[in-house]
Amino acid sequence: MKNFDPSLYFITDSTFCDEKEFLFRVEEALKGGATLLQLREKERSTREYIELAEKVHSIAKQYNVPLIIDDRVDVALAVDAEGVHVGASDMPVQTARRLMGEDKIVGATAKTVPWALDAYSQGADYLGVGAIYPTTTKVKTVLTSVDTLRDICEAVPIPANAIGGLNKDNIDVLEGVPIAGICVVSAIMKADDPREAARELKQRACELGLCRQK
Ligand code: TZP
Ligand code: MG
Repeated sequence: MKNFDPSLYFITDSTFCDEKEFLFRVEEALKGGATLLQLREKERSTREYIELAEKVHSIAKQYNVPLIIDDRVDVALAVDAEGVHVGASDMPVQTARRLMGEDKIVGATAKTVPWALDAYSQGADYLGVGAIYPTTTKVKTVLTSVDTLRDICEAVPIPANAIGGLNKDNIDVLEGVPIAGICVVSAIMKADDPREAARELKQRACELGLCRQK
């Protein structure tokens, strides 16, 4: 199993602020304790995605946090990111794995046990499972129950993270579920103080036994 810490997986959304503010918020999240970072861009051209990924990667490296690129293997390879995340309508996991190589992180979305087993058998290193709660982030998704999340965690030997509408006041619902961590967008990205938001989330997740104790 690859050595990465998915306990506080911060996924970005750059659509509501300018680039300076965006990069500031990303760095603040890392200062607050985010352990894994995903750049998630849906509207940018390939050139723009790569340019932003280079900037984000140089920040992430300063904090030793792996950068995962959403959807786009070409962008991940172009900036030598640590990994890629693929969903149902993206490149198949096994293709992403073949292109990225064995050493890179390949993550996949899974909403059911069969889907999780399939992603695992194709070479996924971790799973994102959700949405656990309704989300305000722009995404095509359906809700996944906590019972299904638990079933997925128990069915596969790779880390599975919960995602969707999670914040420090509602992650208690995950207590006792053998997840590897939580994925959040808005709870950090749109917080008044992203560093403090990341710190509080991490603390709460650790109190609930949801994150690696360091
Ligand atoms: N996949 C399922 S829910 C979601 C994604 C990308 C968005 C999560 O965003 P937020 O703001 O943490 O609810
Ligand atoms: Mg996708």
